[in-house]
Amino acid sequence: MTAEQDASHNEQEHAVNIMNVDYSTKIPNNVNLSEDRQVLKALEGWHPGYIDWWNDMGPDGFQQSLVYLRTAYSVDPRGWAKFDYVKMPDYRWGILLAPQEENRVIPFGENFGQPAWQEVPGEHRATLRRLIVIQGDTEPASVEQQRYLGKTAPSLYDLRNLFQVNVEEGRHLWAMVYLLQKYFGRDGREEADELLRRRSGDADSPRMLGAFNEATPDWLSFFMFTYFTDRDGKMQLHSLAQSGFDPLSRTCRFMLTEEAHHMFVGETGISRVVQRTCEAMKAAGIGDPNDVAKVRALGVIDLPTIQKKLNLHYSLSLDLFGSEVSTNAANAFNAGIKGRYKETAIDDDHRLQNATYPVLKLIDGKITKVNEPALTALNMRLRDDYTQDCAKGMLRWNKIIALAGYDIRLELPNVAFHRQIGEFRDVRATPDGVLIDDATWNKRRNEWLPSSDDGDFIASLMTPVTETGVYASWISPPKVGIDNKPGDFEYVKIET
Ligand code: BYC
Repeated sequence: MTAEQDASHNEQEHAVNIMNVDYSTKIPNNVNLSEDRQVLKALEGWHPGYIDWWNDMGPDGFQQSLVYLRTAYSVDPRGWAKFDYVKMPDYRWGILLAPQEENRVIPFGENFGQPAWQEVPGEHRATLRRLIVIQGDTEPASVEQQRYLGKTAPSLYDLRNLFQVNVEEGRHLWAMVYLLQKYFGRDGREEADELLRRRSGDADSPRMLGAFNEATPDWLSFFMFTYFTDRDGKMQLHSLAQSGFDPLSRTCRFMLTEEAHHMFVGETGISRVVQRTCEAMKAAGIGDPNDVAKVRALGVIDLPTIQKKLNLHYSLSLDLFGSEVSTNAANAFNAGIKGRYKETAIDDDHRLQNATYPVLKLIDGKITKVNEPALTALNMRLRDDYTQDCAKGMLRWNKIIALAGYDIRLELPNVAFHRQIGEFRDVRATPDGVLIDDATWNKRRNEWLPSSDDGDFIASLMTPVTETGVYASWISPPKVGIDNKPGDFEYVKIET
């Protein structure tokens, strides 16, 4: 072999190693942990606390069941996962980064065009750490929120999807913990421990962002959460995937591969609920989909209640974008830490020093569009991108309703509706965006958001279905199975 051939052979070997995951260490990884003893030790030290957290706060029950899960074995987009029966506590939570792009440069901000950082720049340390901690905090929070859903799953297929989402959110926590432990020294290790200490909804030690302290009481909420809140995750991960801090960028790029399935679970879940409701209404000859009592008597969820759940989860998720006008967002962009959605595909100067962006604000009691400096309006821009992405689901669900012959549509509520963060947090608005006073809000709130009666009705449908290939009365079977398996495949072998 010539020196040149040898070098090329080594390069190929390296590429293969990056693509394939090393399973020889306790923590599967493609970041060469076996030669990074200090970080391996820190992660191994964190591992028992993680397992304790999983046992205390992960899925309630089913820990001895065999679940047909996918596990990432490579980061090659052409084939990165293997499916097999796994007991959840034995799932191999690993550290996986997308392959390093050669000569990658920072794609935006004041450092536009300079080589991406392989280490944390001192002046941006605090901002980077804060964003990584916030991202990390959401992952275990969602597992905690979904802890009891296994007990009421509408089928083994859905049960398996819930657990797939849960183990992968666990892996996303590992991804952020790796970054904290490798790049942020002692304070990174302390933050990693704190991520296991906070609890969703806890009065003294809650999770960091609002939506992650809300309950996910039933499966319709779970589907709404995976459609709307995981989609915030998609937008935020896309923005962080643009980061000039290359290890963060590579981490987020791989997380996005897994995230797609979570949103699929949400979108198809809602589709299946809508489908079942429409079929049942049609079969019973119900002409008015707003006749809630009649529809509920069929054992399916009426469309007005689905709309209320949608209103709730969309508005909670909008809050996750922060204030419309934010100096935090401007600073993170200027620094080259957090970019825009699909930054590299945008045709502009990527610095935004003189650009403006239209922002909805409350001016003299009216919702008004005003131009703001594009730099401070970055949260608004990302939120707009998010809304566009959310609208695609409405089209699919409304098609199902229209095909069934019903004249009713699911709609995204106005961005001023039910907000706790940003411009509209101090006002009351209808889903159509009409500002109203507190008295009107209190009188009509239950028309727009799920009431406790709605909650009780949905809860009454949440009886578990554990027979292979059988689905609860309120949801249609999926069109396709997981990993090309049929709907009557035994996705979970339940062992109590
Ligand atoms: N709740 O300038 P502002 C996911 C705080 S989901 C509570 O308005 P900024 C997933 C903010 O922290 C994606 N506090 O906003 C989905 C700040 O506090 P400090 C998670 C909030 O900073 C499903 C203050 O208000 N990843 O992955 O520009 C399942 C003023 O902030 C909230 C990320 O979010 C809130 N909703 O933007 C599993 C990415 N909103 O610092 C996983 C990382 C704002 O003054 N995070 N505040 O004490 C970020 O990019 C930004 O921190 C935010 C906020 C977009 C969240």
